[in-house]
Amino acid sequence: MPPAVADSRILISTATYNERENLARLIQEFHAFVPTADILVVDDNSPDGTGQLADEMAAKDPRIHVLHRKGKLGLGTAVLAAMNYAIEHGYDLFVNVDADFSHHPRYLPAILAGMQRNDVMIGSRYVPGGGTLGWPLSRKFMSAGVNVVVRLLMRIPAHDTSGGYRCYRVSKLRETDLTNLLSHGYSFQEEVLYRCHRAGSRIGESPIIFEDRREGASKVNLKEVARSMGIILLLGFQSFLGQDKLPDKTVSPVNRG
Ligand SMILES: Nc1nc2c(ncn2[C@@H]2O[C@H](COP(=O)(O)OP(=O)(O)O)[C@@H](O)[C@H]2O)c(=O)[nH]1
Ligand SMILES: [Mg+2]
Repeated sequence: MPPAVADSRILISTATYNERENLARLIQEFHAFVPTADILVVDDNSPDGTGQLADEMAAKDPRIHVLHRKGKLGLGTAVLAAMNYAIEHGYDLFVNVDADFSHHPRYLPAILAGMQRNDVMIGSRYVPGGGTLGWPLSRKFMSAGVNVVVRLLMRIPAHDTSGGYRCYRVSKLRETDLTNLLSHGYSFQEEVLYRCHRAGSRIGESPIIFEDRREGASKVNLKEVARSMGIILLLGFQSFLGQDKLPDKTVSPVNRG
């Protein structure tokens, strides 16, 4: 790990809903790749007892923390809660990782290394060396389509604007307006990245192979997809027409890492 990153206080957060089969191994792998990191599990009262398992692990390891929410409130708000936790607890770097190993912890060192030059690092499926494994063609098309729309309308200088595997500089998150987000679910990723970009964050990408989950089931459903597409189109056209009312601190267009 480069010194600038090794000295940082790092919070790795994972949102969980029924991820009991994955959680213990996941946290072990986080610590195998980034031993100094604290871990935050944001659990929405998973019926399978993921939250309870997280509590048991936290009782044995002071690096592990758990945020319990009353019920399934959506991935977006779970990540937002974790971001606020990172801000309130004085972390330097905040990483979000899905709990189902689609975001493999092996990519953490490269993503963190990119933070030397960037304020947001994306674990990216759409740069050379990146990709998806195990997704049906329909899901691939949907993801590619969303990314084209976002790039054209929101002009975010990144290739993977919908993936959730990201590291953020917490001091930059403090300067980013994270209030009144429209998204609670999947479009959260695009909306937050857009706001980070407008707040002047330098965005970099590091390749990941996204592997579809092996354990448990996806929580994505048609209603959520339709809602997210609607929000992306609304935000995209607002941005395209210059009507988003966000302060624009964008400096240099692209700074990849
Ligand atoms: N806390 C919380 N986590 C969620 C919620 N929905 C999804 N997740 C978690 O978010 C991550 C991505 O969800 P997943 O179902 O794998 O979506 P997919 O990879 O897009 O099919 C996983 O770690 C889920 O457990 C939610 O409502 N609350
Ligand atoms: Mg998944």
